[in-house]
Amino acid sequence: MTTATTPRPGLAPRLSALSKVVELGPGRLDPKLMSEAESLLLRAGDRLKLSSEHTVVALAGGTGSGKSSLFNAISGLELSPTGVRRPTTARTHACVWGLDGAGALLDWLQIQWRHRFSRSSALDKGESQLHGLILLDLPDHDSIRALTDNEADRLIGLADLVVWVLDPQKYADASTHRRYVTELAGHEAVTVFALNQADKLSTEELAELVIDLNDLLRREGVEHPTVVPTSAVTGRGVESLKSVIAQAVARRRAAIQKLEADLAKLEQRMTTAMPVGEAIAIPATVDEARKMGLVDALCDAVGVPAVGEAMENIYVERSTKWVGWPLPRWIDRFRPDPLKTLRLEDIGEEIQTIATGTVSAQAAEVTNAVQALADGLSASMHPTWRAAVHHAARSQLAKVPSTLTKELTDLAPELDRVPGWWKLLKAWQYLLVAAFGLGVVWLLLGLLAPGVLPPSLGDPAALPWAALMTVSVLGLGALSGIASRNFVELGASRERERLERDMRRRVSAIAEKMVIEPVERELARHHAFYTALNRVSG
Ligand SMILES: Nc1nc2c(ncn2[C@@H]2O[C@H](COP(=O)(O)OP(=O)(O)OP(=O)(O)O)[C@@H](O)[C@H]2O)c(=O)[nH]1
Ligand SMILES: [Mg+2]
Repeated sequence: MTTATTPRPGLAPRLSALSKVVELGPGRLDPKLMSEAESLLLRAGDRLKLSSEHTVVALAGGTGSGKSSLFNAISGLELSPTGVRRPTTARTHACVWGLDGAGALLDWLQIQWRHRFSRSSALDKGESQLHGLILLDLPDHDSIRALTDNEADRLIGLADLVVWVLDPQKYADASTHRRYVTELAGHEAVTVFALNQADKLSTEELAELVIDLNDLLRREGVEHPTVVPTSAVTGRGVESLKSVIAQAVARRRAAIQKLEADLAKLEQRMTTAMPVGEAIAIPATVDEARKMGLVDALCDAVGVPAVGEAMENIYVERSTKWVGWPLPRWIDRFRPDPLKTLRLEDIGEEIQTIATGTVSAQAAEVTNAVQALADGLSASMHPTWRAAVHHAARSQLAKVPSTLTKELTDLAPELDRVPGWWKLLKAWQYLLVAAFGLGVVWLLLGLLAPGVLPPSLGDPAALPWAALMTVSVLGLGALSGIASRNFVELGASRERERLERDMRRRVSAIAEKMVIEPVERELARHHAFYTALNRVSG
């Protein structure tokens, strides 16, 4: 077998591409072009997607009628064994006349490799009119029925021409006629009848039989039956049958040419309506920069910076309880505490209020951000695709603000967390307060009742040291207060960053799911559509 398995570029891949265009085209491609493409595909049928260069002719009929003998007589070679033992042919045999590329089709027909033959040399002997013919020698139709339920229908339905081989004894065989011929009524253009074993009959008998068969077929509903008397033994009628087959090959070639011309015209109109040009280069995904832009805009709209700032302020406020120099704080205790108005347990609610308020106030901003993304992506697209990208981008827009609010409300900032260093600092400050208190007591006693103190401390010369210690403790307290302020600020901005990062991550996930994903689906469809359209051009 010399047929190659790689399909040649031709009508078949272009038709496959056209069916992809039709699959992706609804709502995008002009409905008139869509329906023309659909009807062209229907006309071409499934078979053409496998191979357009071949004409499949099947020899079908009852066992012993002489299918294999005729197959051999037509091909001029002993390719398919014939015999008296019934049935002889168990699996379909195929012979290809001079064309590579039938592999995919023969694979699809499930014809085994050892049953595939090539007849390329015959073309040199004046058989060029059979160029592209695939002749199938089918098993007896009852045997094929037994193989798989739909194999016979598949093979017969796929053939461009069915040659029913009948033998004189059983030409009126009910199974052939009732089961198949009546089903084929109306399709006589693709069915011919070979009245085989004609050599067994006299000229008169044959003429009578031909008339009888014609009548019978008409009664079965075949309006213009083509009956060819043949004899595989003497070769009589084989040339006539060959020329009927050659006509089918020519007819098919003409049909293919017509189909090709129609496809070329349709393809031109499609590409005029939707030029492939740069459209095919538009990416099928959203680039990182645009994604970032959308997330930034959504974060602004839901007030991520405002929430972050609130978090930062709260952190600073809370820290004063722990790290400030206690003395002024004790004095402050008698004044209203700002923390009371910013109750920490309710901070989740605070954040929710900020988020909800901002989102509803800025729904327009969310819309604008989504609109800007769609505009940027579809700027150079055909108007229908541009509209489709916008539609995809906005498909869930109405739900975006509420989803953002819900998602951000679920985010629970750790507002009651007390960093370890706050506790240490508090202890240190109390130590300093104690030292300050001791210093004051020492000073007072040294001035007023030096006798109470141990001699070394009560000595007037030691009093300046006591004063120095007290003042130093105060200074140290103030200094550590200043230093801790700096640390608090650092911690506050870190907390803010962490919260903003968390919120941003959630905003980004929502943007991805509700905006980017639908848009990318449309972009992928756009890309696949133009890729297919480009392939239709061949
Ligand atoms: N006299 C005569 N005998 C024929 C003719 N065609 C086939 N035969 C004989 O009829 C018998 C059956 O032929 P096959 O070609 O094997 O028949 P088939 O239709 O392929 O049968 P299955 O493979 O069993 O379906 C063989 O012995 C052939 O030699 C013919 O035109 N004239
Ligand atoms: Mg056979």
